[in-house]
Amino acid sequence: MINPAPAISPPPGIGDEKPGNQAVLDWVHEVELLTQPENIFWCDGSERENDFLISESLKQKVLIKLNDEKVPRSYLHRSNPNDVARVEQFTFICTPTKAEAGPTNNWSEPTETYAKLHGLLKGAMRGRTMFVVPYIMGPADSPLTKIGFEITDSTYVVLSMRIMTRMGDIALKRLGRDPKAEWNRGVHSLLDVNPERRFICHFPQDNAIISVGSGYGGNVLLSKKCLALRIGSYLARKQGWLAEHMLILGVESPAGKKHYVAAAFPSACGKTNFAMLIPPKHFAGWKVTTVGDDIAWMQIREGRLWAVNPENGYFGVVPGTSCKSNPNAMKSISHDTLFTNVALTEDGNVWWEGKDGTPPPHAIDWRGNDWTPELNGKAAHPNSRFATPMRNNPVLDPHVEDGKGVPISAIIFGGRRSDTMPLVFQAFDWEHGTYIGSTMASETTAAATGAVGHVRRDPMAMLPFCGYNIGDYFRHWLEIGKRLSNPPLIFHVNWFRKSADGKFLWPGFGDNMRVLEWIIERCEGRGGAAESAIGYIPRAQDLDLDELSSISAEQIQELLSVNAHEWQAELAGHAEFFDSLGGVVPGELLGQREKLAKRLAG
Ligand code: OXD
Ligand code: MN
Repeated sequence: MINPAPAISPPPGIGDEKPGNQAVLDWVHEVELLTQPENIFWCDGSERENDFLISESLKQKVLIKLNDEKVPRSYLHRSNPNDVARVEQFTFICTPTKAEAGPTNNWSEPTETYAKLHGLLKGAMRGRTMFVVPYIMGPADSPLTKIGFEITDSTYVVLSMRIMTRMGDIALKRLGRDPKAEWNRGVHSLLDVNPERRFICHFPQDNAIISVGSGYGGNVLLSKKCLALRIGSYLARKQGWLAEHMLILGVESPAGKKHYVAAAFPSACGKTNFAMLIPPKHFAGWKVTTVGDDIAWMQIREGRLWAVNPENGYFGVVPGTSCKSNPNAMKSISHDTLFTNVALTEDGNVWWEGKDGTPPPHAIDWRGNDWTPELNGKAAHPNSRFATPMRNNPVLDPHVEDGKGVPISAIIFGGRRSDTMPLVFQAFDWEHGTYIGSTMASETTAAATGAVGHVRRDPMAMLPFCGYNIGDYFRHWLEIGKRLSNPPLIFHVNWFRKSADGKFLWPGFGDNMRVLEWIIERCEGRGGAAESAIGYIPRAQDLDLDELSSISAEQIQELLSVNAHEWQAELAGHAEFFDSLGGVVPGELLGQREKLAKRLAG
């Protein structure tokens, strides 16, 4: 086997600063005895360390330097072609009982799983460097902020963690020397990057994660899906807050009134685009700012929900990103960015399907092979990614570092649905909103391995990320609602409805501002709507559609319509989904289904 991560030898002063907490030292020593690395590299997150690791990664061909004039200080990484997406089938929640993991998770018994993983990790870092990455998730002064340590044998992981988390001394300071402090133990090893030895395992009771056999971000940046969502949701239930797969955006009217909105869409359904939306010309004076593009941690204060983004960067889907779809993302990734699995042009630039301009006449594709536009294959992998610091974002919200978070006026659920779901509708109340979230569905994307384009139920966009029993998760949502005297209003959106001839009915992107404005009006007690069986729906005259010439009155009617046949099928889909969960669904949500059935019948 070719060693995918040969050891590196840092000069004195780099990689040798140990933390002062004995519990961390003991744990690292245990992992060292197990994995037997050539050496240990203690990361401090400094510029000097980063420069050193980049130069080593270039030597090892883990990174390719891009043209510094075209994309300054940016690099391309190619992952193993067998390892390009999250692997839900190899992701496990390891709780003492299967019931704690619930019907939507793969479960594995903790003692046996530790034994299996320790067997795989035994001697796994021989001839490699073991990096120890301290990091925090959340703003430095937030009560929600969590400390994590990730041990890894991959320089790509270390370099990505520096973008995606607040890494280094900041974590050691927050941890201090208390041996009982709460912190997450994450162990990652590439092993031999073999899908047969690829397991992403979570031990919520131990606040621990072990991920082996992959180098793809969603499986190995343990801060993100593993800690901030799976372990995070488990801790959130225990501690009375919410960890959600949601973007957070700020929206300010020309009069200077500002609201914050959190939105849960499944992976690769446009969270990053929505979070960085640029309003169309007609909305001059409106401003959208980004707090986060993927994860929201929300706590209750003064009867409201307040949200922080635990992350420090964006790990976004590249294909389709352009100056039309997301100019702010294009600016964000124009420098200091780590690209994975995009194409490389002859002049050292990056390229992907959907980028502005004409395709290059020749490029190297994401696998490292020659590519020309005449070939059928994709130049960039459909799940190719950028990792870019949030500070690159020209519309970063000024309150992103605020430890108390931002107050949430509205929660939006949404998915990719070719039919059934209108452009937007509003829940009658929190319980109904929880039902809408719990039954939401979306067509699958390339963010996870498996078939693309089939409709699956993905409650609150958390199906792959809820770290405990989904029935208890629904119950937690209902309980949170009872504690809110000023709850956010709940909405459902669908930018992806298609006409009978298969064309998208709604232009999307910047024009989603028209829907956002209606949502804000509703939050302010203004904004007209018709009451329908499924919730409040705007009539055409309730939306500002001025200067939207690309769309006809009939299309608007179709976008806002509730089709009786489709909704009967949808209702049956809800029942089938709830039944498939084997009796864990709270009575309130079963009751909501009955009420919906009656309204649809009546
Ligand atoms: C992501 C995902 O990478 O949801 O954010 O897969
Ligand atoms: Mn995501």
